[in-house]
Formats: sequence, C-alpha cells, structure tokens
Amino acid sequence: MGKLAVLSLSFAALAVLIGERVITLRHLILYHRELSQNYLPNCHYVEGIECGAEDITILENGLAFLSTCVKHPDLPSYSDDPGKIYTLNLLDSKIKIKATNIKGDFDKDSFNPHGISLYTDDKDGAVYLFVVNHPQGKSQVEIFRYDEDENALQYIKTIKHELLHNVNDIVAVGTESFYATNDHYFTNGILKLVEPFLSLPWCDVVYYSPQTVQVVAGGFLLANGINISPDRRHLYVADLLKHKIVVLEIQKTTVLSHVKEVDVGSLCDNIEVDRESGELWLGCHPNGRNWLHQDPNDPPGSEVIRIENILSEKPKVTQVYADDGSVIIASSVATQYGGKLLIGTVYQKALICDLK
Ligand SMILES: [Ca+2]
Ligand SMILES: [Ca+2]
Repeated sequence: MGKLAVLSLSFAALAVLIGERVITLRHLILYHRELSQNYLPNCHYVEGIECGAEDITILENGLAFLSTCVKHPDLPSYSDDPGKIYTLNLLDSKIKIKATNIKGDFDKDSFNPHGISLYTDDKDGAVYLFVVNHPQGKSQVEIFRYDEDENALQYIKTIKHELLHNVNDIVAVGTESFYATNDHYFTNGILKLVEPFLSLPWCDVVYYSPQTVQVVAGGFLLANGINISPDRRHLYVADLLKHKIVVLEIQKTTVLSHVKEVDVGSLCDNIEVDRESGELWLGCHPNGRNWLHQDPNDPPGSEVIRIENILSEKPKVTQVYADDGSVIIASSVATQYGGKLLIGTVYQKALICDLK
C-alpha cells in the first residue's frame, strides 16, 4: 500500500473516532435535552449574591451557610473579589445574608471556596465548617470552627494531600476527618479536557483523617457532589456525566460497598440531605449545551430534583423546579428548610422560593 493510501486510511479512522467521541460526548452532556419551565411560588433573589453560591448547607436550627464567588479559568466570573462564606437565617422573616468574619492566620485575599460541609461535635456541640478551597487554582481543605454569637469562622487548619488534587465537594464525618470527591484525575488543563472526551471514569472519593488518607471509591466520570445519610451509614455521590446518584454503604470508614445507582436524567452537582426525611435535594444542570456555547443570550438553565426513599426498591425522583436560565443560571445546589427552597448557582445568583 502506498504512503498516500496509509495516510488516507489513518485520517479516515481518526475522523470516525472523533465522530464517535463527539456523539458520545453529546449524549453525556445531554446536548439535545430541552427543558420545560416548572416554577415555584414566591421566588425572590437572595440580595447580595451576584457571583454564585456553588454550595449551600444548613444547620439544624435553620442557619444556612453559602459558599460564594468560586472562580475557575473555564467559568464566567461576575466579580474580582475573593470568595466569602455568608450565613442566612431561614427562620428570619427578612431574608438577609451576613458575611462571616474569618479569624486567625488565614489568607482571605486568595480565598476561593467551593464545596462545603458542616459537622457538629457530639461531645461539646461545637460546629465546624469544612471548605474546599482553590487558592491560585490549587486544591486544599480548610477547617473552621463557627462562633454563632459573632458570626465568625475561627480558622483551625489547612489540609493538603496529593490524593486531594481536584477536590470539588466534601462531607465531614469528624472534627478532622472527611470524604471528598475529585472531579478530575489529571491536574493538567489539557488532560482534564481529555478525560470527558474519552469518557475516562477516573474520578474518585478520598477518605481523609489525620491517621489515614486513601481512595475509597472510584469509577466516576465527574464526581461533583457528596453527602451522607442522616444515620451516617450511606454516602451519596453525584456522578454528573453519568446522570446518576451512586449510593455507597460505609462498612468501615475506609471500606465502602456499592449499593445502587439512581438515574436522575440531569447533570446533578451538589447533594443536600434532609435530616428528618432522608430525602436528597439536588442542584442540577439541565444540559451541557449552553455550558459549551457560553452565549449570554442563551445561558445554562437550572433544575432542582428531589429523591425520596432512595434506599427502597423504588426511589421516587421528582423535578421540583426548572428554568431555562431566564430566571437563574447554572444551579448547583438546592436545600430546603421550613417550607422554603434555597437554590444556589455556580457563578450567578441565588434564589429562594416557597415549596408548594
Ligand atoms: Ca457540599
Ligand atoms: Ca460541586
């Protein structure tokens, strides 16, 4: 065979491969999915949130913590200010955020907060906030103790480890221990793009304690959210590009067994778990098409999904809210308290609505 023929065949094979990959990728990001609007009553923007609240979580007493203004080179950014943690009392008739005051030897100027988790110590009732932080694009976990009287976060320590290389979300299970998801395997920018392009399911969950750090689960295509059941026996991981919530049973802290996967039909990000009912509340991206295009006239939409009875034979998956981006762009988290639903986004606003 002549060189030209070999070259032609090689190009043809490459074209077929790329074509197949593009079709697969379109399926993964739900490229063709259209969304019907599904609104809730009495929705209002949370005043003061203009550059995202990527993750939100709520204390038992109705005090919400909002991780705001995360920055990433691939995302739009509506502010040059560093990230902040705000609190919001959902029992208050006036919905008003308050910035927490960070105390101690902590670099606030490079604060770039992403996933968060609260942990209350049974021994003394102390509340700890764990925050995934990306100063200068790195990945590390900050632990703070929360002082409610002063609305202050006392900085305790920073945790860095080679296994915590692309941390997205976190769930605290002790005053110094947690599970965290990595949303990529590679840290190099180009190789990060190769991962979804080749559908490499190489994202993992890492367990961290001062004594042990290890990968405890893997096989995720994009692990963007993690949380735990109220009885602390099961972990839930959002596998965004597989459109699934993966349920893992905690046999021992470092031994997890795969229980099941629940289809959600959307690109779900962070997971909040209702303490009483055990329901999962998911902030999801309805499709990835608008993320690819980044057209200001056709922005990414928002979707909130609830899963009831996830451990039963027939979990009930319900769409609670949907918007095409005209009200709220790129929802990443949703959490409910006292009949209110609070929706946060990656880089835009936050919305609070009445649940029907
Ligand atoms: Ca979280
Ligand atoms: Ca996330």
